[in-house]
Amino acid sequence: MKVKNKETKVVIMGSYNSGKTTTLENLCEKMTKVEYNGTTISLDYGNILVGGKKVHIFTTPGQERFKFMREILSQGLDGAIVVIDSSRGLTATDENIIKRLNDNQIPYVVFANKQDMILEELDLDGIDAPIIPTIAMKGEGVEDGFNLLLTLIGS
Ligand SMILES: Nc1nc2c(ncn2[C@@H]2O[C@H](COP(=O)(O)OP(=O)(O)O)[C@@H](O)[C@H]2O)c(=O)[nH]1
Ligand SMILES: [Mg+2]
Repeated sequence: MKVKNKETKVVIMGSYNSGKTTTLENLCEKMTKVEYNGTTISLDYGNILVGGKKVHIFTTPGQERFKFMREILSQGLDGAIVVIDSSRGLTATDENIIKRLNDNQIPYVVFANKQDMILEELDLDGIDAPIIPTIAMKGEGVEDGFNLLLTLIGS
């Protein structure tokens, strides 16, 4: 999906149930939700204005069988947010996503979400990107993390 020049496209990625939709809901005043197939595939989209500039935000389905959708959504993207469920830890899907972002030199930040549910300290040392602790449900850390991403993107 392409967006107009001078507009920014951000994709929120991460495993199933990590808090991507909740994060987007937090970021958007108005959200249009497109459901393709009830609870199995759902793609969220919203846009917000930052300093007069439009930022389009998508979330991608986390399940491995929807990898093709992540690839479609990744075309022309300016930056990404990887939302991790800190109570579960880094999944293989998260690792794949991070590798792809690194390989393609796409600016991204990691939201270590569900900070309210952490049982033990996560080892995220291998990640070469800013890690922002968030509680998407309460909106904690979300806006700051998003603004940091926009700085990385340079928009
Ligand atoms: N405890 C807790 N639950 C959260 C947080 N963020 C999201 N959730 C819950 O986790 C579940 C999955 O969130 P959702 O945004 O739908 O995940 P998605 O599958 O990645 O889009 C929902 O029940 C949310 O209410 C958080 O920071 N803390
Ligand atoms: Mg979702």
